[in-house]
Amino acid sequence: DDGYRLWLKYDPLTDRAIVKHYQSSITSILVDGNSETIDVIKRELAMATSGLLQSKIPFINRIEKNGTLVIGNINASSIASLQFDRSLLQKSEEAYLIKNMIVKGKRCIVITSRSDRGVLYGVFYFIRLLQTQQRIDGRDVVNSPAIANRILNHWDNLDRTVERGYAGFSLWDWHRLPAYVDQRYHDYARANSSIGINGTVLTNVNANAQVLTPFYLEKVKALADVFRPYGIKVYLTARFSAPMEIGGLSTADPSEKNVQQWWNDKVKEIYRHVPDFGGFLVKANSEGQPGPQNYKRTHADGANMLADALAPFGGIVMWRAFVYDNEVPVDRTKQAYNEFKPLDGLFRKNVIVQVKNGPLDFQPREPFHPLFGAMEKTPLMMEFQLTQEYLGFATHLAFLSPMWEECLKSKTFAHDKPSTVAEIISDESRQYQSTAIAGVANIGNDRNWCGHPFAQSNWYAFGRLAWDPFSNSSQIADEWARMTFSNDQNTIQNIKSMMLPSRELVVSYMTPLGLHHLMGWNHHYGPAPWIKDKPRVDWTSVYYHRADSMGIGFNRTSTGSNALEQYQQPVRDLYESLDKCPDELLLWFHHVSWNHKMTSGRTLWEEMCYKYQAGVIGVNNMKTLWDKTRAQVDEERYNAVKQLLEIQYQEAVWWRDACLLYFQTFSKKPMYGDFKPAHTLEYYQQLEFPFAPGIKPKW
Ligand code: BDP
Repeated sequence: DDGYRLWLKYDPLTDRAIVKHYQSSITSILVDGNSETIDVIKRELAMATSGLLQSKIPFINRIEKNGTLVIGNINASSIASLQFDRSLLQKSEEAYLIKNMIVKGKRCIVITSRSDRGVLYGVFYFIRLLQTQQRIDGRDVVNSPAIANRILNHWDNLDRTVERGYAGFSLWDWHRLPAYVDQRYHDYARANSSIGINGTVLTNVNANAQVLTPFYLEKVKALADVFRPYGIKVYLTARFSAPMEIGGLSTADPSEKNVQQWWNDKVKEIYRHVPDFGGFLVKANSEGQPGPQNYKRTHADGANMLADALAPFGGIVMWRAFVYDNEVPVDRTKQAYNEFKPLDGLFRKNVIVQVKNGPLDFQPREPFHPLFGAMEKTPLMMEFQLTQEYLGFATHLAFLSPMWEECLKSKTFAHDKPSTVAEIISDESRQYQSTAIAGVANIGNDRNWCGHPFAQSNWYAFGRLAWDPFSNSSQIADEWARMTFSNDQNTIQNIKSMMLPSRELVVSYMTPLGLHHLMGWNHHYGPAPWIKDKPRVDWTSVYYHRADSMGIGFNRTSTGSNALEQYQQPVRDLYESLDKCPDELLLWFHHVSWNHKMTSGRTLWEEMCYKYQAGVIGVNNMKTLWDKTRAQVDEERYNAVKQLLEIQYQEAVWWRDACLLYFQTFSKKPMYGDFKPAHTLEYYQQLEFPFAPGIKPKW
């Protein structure tokens, strides 16, 4: 098994009893309707039932037998006359209902929605029940997405390199599009649709204006045409200086009439190609990208100009809050709040501010971003990173769902209520259409899509959490493991025992106790806590860990950078106090003495050694667990994962030894624990990786 089929394998189910149950519950299938989406539904059901149940279930036009699946939107003639509570489907066109009912005197299972797209989601849910061997009788389901726009962000360049991509080159074969439409585009859309993803930004946030030229818009159209039947809209990144680069204007100042006109015309042109175009994602005035500040205008001025162009067509602007300017900051984590909080309420209705989960940059652990608790009048959307830029690339097994869940469950205390991040981004009181969530994709043209067989679980988990940000990682891991590997109970247990703690292990062997940004310069591969003297201090490691003879950590309390002032109470007080601040964020918020007594009874130095070593031990344990799955997992993926785990183990050891040897030069204390670095600090410091993958070209 080369992993190409992802979680949609449809291999024969092995539990005889459950197969019998399905065979008597599904005797025929009636799909009512006429659209490209309905065609997708028919194909999917045919594939799933013949594969999973190993029997050809007939597609029929009239209900004649018990056990008919009746499928169609609420206006389809077979469904329109049925009695059920239609208000259940009120919230969203994508909501679906699965109901056991008697139709024309026969026992049937009805799958319906207000739209064909919603029906497709219902069908995928139903197929998932089969794949995971659950009973389907007596089970009525109503399900609607908590968030309206569930979007992948591809950091794909037009030359097919992928920024921070570790799974090959871009899926989008721009050269051969639009005439050549790769089957893979269909398979991509189908996988997304099966987990409820309904949008994709095709291009890198470090944008190239070329994609907005007629030559490329033809190609974009070809992709949009493939994705549409699967309920997926296409979005593009808009380079702010495009009016100059491809429009021949002398400025991109958003207050200039001819600039506005250029964007209005450009947007019209896009909609002529792609009538359901989703809108723009914009990175402006950040890391050298142009933006409105180049003309002394604000982020709101820039975003509103684009929003006005898109509004007549129903498009949205996702304006990123990941900004930092050329000034060397006191504390980089404060910058997004400083720039965006004063703009609260100034954005157009169709602008959503896209905020990374934490205030720095996708580190293995960060506190939640303070903007989530701060913007009262501006819709905010979440940006998670699926590609493991800071969590071991596509080499380390790290199931990211628990990290995202931790963020989503964080209490912001906005609006004088606990208000979790999940509640903020799915806020019911807000116009539903303006809720959104994005995930930076980990997909490339590797045969198995994501590089590491387990990295597929992050794509899967993102979709599931985007649909329901209140769901839990254990359930998601369970589903994914069953569909991807096996329904065998022991195997599931072993695989889940690998997945669920895996992100915490990465934290332990890379950046425990709230440490952050210790990785290699530019490519971000491997440990390099010694990085200093770079063009910006906030591109160095020493700026973040601040180790000295007294202790280690970044003081962000009121006696330091006071980044804590950006949080609401009681969050502020909790982190401000050295005693109450949880261990896992201690060095994020405090500079702490090497001798500080931790809750464990160990000193800070000992605790650091202990954590690094615990990370290494944990990876070793994953290797043992994987060995136990051997009989249930196909050879190809078994061997792939086995080798990757070995590399992960070696790299965990490397992280532990390099970091502790370096920090030891400040703490001056002996190593604590049962391990001994194999090399000297100088050895680790002179390692170089000029061709590490995923590099950011311009840095
Ligand atoms: C950082 C990446 C960089 C991205 C940037 C962003 O290193 O490649 O361009 O985020 O999100 O994490 O814009």
